[in-house]
Amino acid sequence: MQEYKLFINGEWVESSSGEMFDDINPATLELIGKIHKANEEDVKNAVDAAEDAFDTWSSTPAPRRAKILFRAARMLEDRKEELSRLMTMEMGKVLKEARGDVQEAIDMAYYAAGEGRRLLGETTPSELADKFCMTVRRPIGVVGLITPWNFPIAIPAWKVMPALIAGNTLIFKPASDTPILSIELVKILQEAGLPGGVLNLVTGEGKTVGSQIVHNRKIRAVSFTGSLETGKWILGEAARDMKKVSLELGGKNPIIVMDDADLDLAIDGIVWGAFGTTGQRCTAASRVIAHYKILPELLKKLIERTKKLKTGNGLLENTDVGPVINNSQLQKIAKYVDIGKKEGAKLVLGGNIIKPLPGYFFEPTIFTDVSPDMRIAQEEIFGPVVSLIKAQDIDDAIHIANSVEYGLSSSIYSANLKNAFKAIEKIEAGITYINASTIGAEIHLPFGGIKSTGNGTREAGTTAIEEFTELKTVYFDYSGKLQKAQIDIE
Ligand code: UN1
Repeated sequence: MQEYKLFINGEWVESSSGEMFDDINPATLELIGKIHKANEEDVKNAVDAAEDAFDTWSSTPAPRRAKILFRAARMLEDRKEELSRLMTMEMGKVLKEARGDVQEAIDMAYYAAGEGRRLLGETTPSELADKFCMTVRRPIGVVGLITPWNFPIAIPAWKVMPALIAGNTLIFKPASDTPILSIELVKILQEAGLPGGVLNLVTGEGKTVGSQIVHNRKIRAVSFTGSLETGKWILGEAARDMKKVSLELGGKNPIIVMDDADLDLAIDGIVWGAFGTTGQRCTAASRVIAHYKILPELLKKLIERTKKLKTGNGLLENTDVGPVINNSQLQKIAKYVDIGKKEGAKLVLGGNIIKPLPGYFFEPTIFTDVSPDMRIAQEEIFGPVVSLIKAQDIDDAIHIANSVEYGLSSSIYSANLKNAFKAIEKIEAGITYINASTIGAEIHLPFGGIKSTGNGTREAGTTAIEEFTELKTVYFDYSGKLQKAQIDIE
């Protein structure tokens, strides 16, 4: 059985406790690797290495840092198929989606590398003569990255690549359900020429490794994608040391379908948004808010289409829906189906754990007669469960869309421009799609949400650079005399 070690100060090392944990294929329950489990001491070593590496790395010109990222991007491209297969085995998502996940990492690597020749600040006139004003971007320092299992290489790349190009040194803790793709990413960056100590990988538990990352005072920023509960805890703890925190948390993303919508197009979007990645995306469409006039027809067609989905091992090309990541997620989904039934929602399709398969499979599930305040319409389920809610008109639909604590993605299907613009203006979300599903964010645009989805930061796009830099304002006075702003203005 292959063992996967920690990567500290440019070396692959065993965990100091000698302990390991299992990495399991969720479709077959086969063991695919033994992962070294870091403890506090390992994190401390990693942080010290990152601190030592910071001066040299942050002083390396960004275009030179970029060369390493460009090389890594090309290596990711060369290994795309192999990495995608590995991801399907480790995480379960169907192969074509795994290819998309690796592609997202490739795109981010190229994009961040390109930023190496920008890292833009601004220049502006001074109110005084012979004085020059500008802003420059500086790296933050040692940065901690904590990534989720649902995008095993895309989300690590969203964080690692911009953080590196900006000149930070990193402590990176991938999700314990899917560490192998992160390990491969680190190996690629190492092979591409990243100096030792710049990127340190510590696999292990949230309560030890994650907690150390949040509490170590040498770490100046933490970037986390995961649950609302953990995000709130991180924000509270990190505030004590005034760490910069960026959070990407849950979603309860709506698709509004108006009475003038192209229903077949809407159904394509609902099926993709609700059941793609087995519903395990922060951006998954878990609520469909349908105009009452078209709801019956939409429901009928949606059931027909969903019945055709094939659930199974994602390595088989004809599989549409792969397994759920682990048993506790599987049980959580089953629990929510029970809650929905007890609340009085009508289960019209699915609702069960699929038994004869060895892995963690759940039937694509549709509830109707869901009222906006039910728990299944409020809480993030993170599984293949979608709830249909009836709306009277556009204002009612938007009101329902906004009646949750999250605000990540959203979508509207309508042929009417007024409805589309109302949705853009009024839906409380970081992302709104018009006549497209809630998923499919591209890496060169800001990604993130409002309300309980985050704390105001955005990943990807030019905002990725904001996430991983500090701004310095520079006043360069070449007048050779004392000049006083606000005072010497006549
Ligand atoms: C997530 O769901 O955690 O837009 C990220 C999308 C992907 C990223 C999703 N590009 O669904």
